[in-house]
Amino acid sequence: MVVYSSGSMPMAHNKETTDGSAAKVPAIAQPLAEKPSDIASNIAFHARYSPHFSPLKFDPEQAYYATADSVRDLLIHRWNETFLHFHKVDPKQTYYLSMEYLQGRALTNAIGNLGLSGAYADALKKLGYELEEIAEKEKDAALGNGGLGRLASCFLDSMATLNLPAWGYGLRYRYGLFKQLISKEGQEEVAEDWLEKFSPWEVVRHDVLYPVRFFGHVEVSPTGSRKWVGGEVIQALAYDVPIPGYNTKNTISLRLWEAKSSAKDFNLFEFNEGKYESASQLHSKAQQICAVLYPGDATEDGKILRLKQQFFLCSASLQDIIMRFKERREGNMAWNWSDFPSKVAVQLNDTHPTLAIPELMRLLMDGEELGWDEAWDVTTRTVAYTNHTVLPEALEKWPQAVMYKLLPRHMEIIEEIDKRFMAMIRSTFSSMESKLSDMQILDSSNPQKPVVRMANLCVVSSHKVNGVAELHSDILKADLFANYFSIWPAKFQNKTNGVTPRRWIKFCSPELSDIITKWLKTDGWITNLDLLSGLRQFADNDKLHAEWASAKMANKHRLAQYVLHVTGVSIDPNSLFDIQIKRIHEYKRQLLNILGTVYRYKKLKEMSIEERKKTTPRTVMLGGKAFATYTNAKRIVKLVNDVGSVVNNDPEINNYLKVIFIPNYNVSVAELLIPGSELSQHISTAGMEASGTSNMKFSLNGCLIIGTLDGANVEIRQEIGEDNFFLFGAKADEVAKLRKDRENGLFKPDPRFEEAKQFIRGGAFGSYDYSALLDSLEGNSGYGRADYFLVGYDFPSYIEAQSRVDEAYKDRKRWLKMSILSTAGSGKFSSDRTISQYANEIWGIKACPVP
Ligand code: F58
Repeated sequence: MVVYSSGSMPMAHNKETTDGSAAKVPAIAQPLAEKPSDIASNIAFHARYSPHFSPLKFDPEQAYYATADSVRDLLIHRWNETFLHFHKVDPKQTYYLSMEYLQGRALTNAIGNLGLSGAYADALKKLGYELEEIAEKEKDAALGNGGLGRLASCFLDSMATLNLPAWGYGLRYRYGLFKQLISKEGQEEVAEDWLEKFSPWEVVRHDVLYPVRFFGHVEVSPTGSRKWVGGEVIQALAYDVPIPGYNTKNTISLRLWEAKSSAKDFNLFEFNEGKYESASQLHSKAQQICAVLYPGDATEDGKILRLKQQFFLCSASLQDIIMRFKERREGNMAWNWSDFPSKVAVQLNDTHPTLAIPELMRLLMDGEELGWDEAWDVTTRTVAYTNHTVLPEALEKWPQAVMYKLLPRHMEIIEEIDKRFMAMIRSTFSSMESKLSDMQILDSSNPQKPVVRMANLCVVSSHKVNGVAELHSDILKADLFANYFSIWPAKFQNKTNGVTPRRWIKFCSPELSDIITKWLKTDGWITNLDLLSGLRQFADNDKLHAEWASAKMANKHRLAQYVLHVTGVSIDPNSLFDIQIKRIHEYKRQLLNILGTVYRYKKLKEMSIEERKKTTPRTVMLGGKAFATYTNAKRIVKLVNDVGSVVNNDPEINNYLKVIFIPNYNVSVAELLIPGSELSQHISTAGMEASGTSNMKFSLNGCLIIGTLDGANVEIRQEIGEDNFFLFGAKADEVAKLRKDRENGLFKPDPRFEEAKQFIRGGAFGSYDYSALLDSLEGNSGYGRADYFLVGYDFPSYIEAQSRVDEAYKDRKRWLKMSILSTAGSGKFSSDRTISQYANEIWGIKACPVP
């Protein structure tokens, strides 16, 4: 134990405690503290000796940073042990490459996984603070966009918890996902500066630095070997974030790359001549790379910047992986590059890190002097690819011209992969020749704009390809990748997504978690979620009902306070809390939700007071961010807000209906909303949502789902039982015909649908002209028209399903039973299950627990 004291013991300048006495906690470094008094001392130590602010201050913000520093001490200890253990055992390791991580806040999660929540709460009390107040000071790390990024973060938690030897690799964006402000105009985006002060969770590794080249050209030596030279070289510097497992010592790393240029790239001479911009050109180019998540890519410069980001992640990560592989083989003369896939698994989180494929080939051939066949064998046995979407617009296609310019050597390699792939098809699967134009990696069908199809490159070069829910994986096999499936059936797998039960119930809903533990007589369900099925036997138990209802009510109260705080609208915790939170997208059909709500409002207006009293009061909450350039999505945000302004201020109705737009939806907001929800909407057009993961979080928290047979809804419904799921809408295999019928003028809209649209067009929600949005639902053909997402077709069955919800909610016993059965049936949707399947069926890695 290090005691930093010169004469008298240093005291933290603690807040006055509520009883008026100043807490006197000695400031003593105790990095491994687990007892509240020792933890308090360690926090006090950090407040004083790891100063980030002026001395003598211990406001909540300073208390947060000192607390985080204290937690970090223990994490670093475990982290080092894990790193050393992996180094010693040298197991096969997985490297998860993802352009996105939606980590959210780390404090509550870290102390929860360390089993120190109570001890930290007590320690902070000694310092005059409540843990919750301090935890709220943390900014969300929002280095992602939506489901794909949050999935990556859930996966890291499960990898650590399952003691798997694994690493996450990503980019350290300065500005992550924008902050959403809501004004009269709708959504406004402002930069979210999670690093404005600093993040206490990252550790810069000054010794982990790799050069990453862009542009330049390929030089061919007299022996025929090729080298990529020239262009600009930016340095990738590692920032590591510790990922503690739950109830284990294992603590793994999320390694985020930051782009830097070195002092020699700064032209002092030019600077002193007053040429400030050209003097620091490379510095500013480096800064651009990790400046923002998804910079606009409408211009060629924008495209180059995005591609630079992707390549930067791939190149730095692979250099690091190869360096570590070689380091562990040092002194061992007998190793061979063909051993690489038995030590390394690389998982591509969608196509964004596809460049890892040609980069691994390049590093092996041009750097390590392997021949093509050997490099190809190593690469294809190493890399696997997860697809997260079938939406054509989200399938990445990079212009070949941009690729040649930025990555000339990689384009050579991609051309060669494509050439050899075609030759293989012609020689081995000659019946597939007519399909070659669809299967080719390089698509030059439009000579004005030849592109590289990244998904095709992934499928051709990976040993496994997986979808993220059964229905989605089936669609990949039957549709998007059908040709590949016919030649390589064993390559295709399904890995239904999952969520971490630690963040998504244990820590965000401690009341409900305690009840579950009490009734199951074990907290084993936190790491073995299938045990939740043991709740089924109590689904009719009145005592459990009372406890369940009271936990739900507490969560609803907490949510109501939050809503009041961020919107100024007071909502009634006795009303049905109905929530839809996700990125705003036409296929996710927030428009269906708000049109249904408008219809409900209109019907309530038409009712007598007596009739209204018989209805089920509802609070409809929607939240989510619209991509900055997605006009229709932004119109939907505005419409929800406009409907809310009218409904919430209508004294005849606002006891029966409220409509809330939750601003700036992010991970920590979800942690408040999900536990307080009773009904949640997962209503995408069937076949379009690959999986969804919030559906799993809601269901786990005893929230009932109204939804279509899409993505993981299908499996959730199977698990929790058809009777506990409010199903509506067209099925995935009907959608194509329905669109065709519409084109042929066979669609007759339901009068209730027409009524809802007409009500909006008539100005019931203000003077904003919503015709541009509503016109997307009209007509039978044309771009951006003809209701591609089938809102009109599904509207009547949606309204009817909502009526079933209203009826079910009136029967408290029935509702509570359904709620308990939702939780009881959620065992399958733990990311521990998903990750175990990846580990066994794709990566071939085994647990490596720190002793
Ligand atoms: C999501 N994809 C799927 N992509 O939409 C969702 O169904 C699934 O549950 C989730 O992945 C996890 O598998 C997703 O979030 C993106 O955000 C893309 C990022 C790059 C631009 C296009 C959207």
